[in-house]
Amino acid sequence: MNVVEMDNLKKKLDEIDIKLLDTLNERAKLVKEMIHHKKLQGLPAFDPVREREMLNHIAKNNQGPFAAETLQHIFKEIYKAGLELGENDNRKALLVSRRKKAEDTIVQVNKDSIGDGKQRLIAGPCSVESYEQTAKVAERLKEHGLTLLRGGAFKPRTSPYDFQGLGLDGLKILKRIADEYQLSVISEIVSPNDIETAEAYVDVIQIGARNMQNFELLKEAGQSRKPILLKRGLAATIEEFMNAAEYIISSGNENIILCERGIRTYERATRNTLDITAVPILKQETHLPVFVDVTHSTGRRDLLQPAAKAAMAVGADGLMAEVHPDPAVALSDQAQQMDLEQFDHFVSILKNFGLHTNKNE
Ligand SMILES: [Mn+2]
Repeated sequence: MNVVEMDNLKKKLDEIDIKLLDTLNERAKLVKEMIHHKKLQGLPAFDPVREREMLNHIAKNNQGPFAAETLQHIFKEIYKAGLELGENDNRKALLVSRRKKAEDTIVQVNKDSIGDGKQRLIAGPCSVESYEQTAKVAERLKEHGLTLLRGGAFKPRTSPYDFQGLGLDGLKILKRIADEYQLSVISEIVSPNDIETAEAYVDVIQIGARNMQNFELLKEAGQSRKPILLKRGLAATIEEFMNAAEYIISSGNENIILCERGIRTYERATRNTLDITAVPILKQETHLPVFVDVTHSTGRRDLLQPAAKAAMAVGADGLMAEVHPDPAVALSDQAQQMDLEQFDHFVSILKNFGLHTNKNE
């Protein structure tokens, strides 16, 4: 075979490759259309019976020189790539995703533009136990130039015998303190029926880790005019977390703050394992602000500061931490709440690290 003949063969191969390419993409378009219609009908994209028929069809029509098994392997890869096409589409469609909206969402909480690049701190007691207890913390926040106070009124506790919170009375205390100290208040709501009530008392409604997939609660939060702080479930993947936020945004509320709070792993040295890379991943994948709850992720007072620094270093929009005037007698989370002195130290260290307060504006 001379050089010219060889070149001709190469050219023919190139032509066939282009035909294969066009055919593969033509096939992909049909697959996408099929998956789209299957989804509309609520049918799964993958149909194993149909795929078996297709593979048999390939083997039956094969005239060589490839062995039927080799071709079935190649076609199996083509089918798989086709299904993945459908998955990507699904993600592309999420309203919380960057693909849908490139610019950062800024959640306005009174004067705070959360997600504007400044790193903020939400702090306060695990539970609102009394006016006096919460006011002591509010006063300290105010002294530091902090504006975001948290406090639990409805407490979803692991044991039904643990303190369940003051309920509506707790929300009323928060409202009173918000007015007296000009703070924005954040509190968890656990029942869809309480969302509307809560709007009168709090500035941000929190949906806790244990309720991340409480879909009725998420839908109700989506109807609310208040911003929602959504915590990641303790065994939720990032994709599940994003889909939980999707329930809120698709019901009409775009003001969502995501909060990584640690996930359950085999590690027992910490209460949960802080998934620090979730922060940059969520920042890349979604347009929503991302916070890190250092109290519940670590469950250890001695780790609050390093965990907070790590969260700030990876680009979190803010932190959440628990502080109590006397943690030893706290009705919940005794082991990890800071006392006021520890809190002072925590804030001063983080201010040097770039934490935003009213005082360094
Ligand atoms: Mn707590």
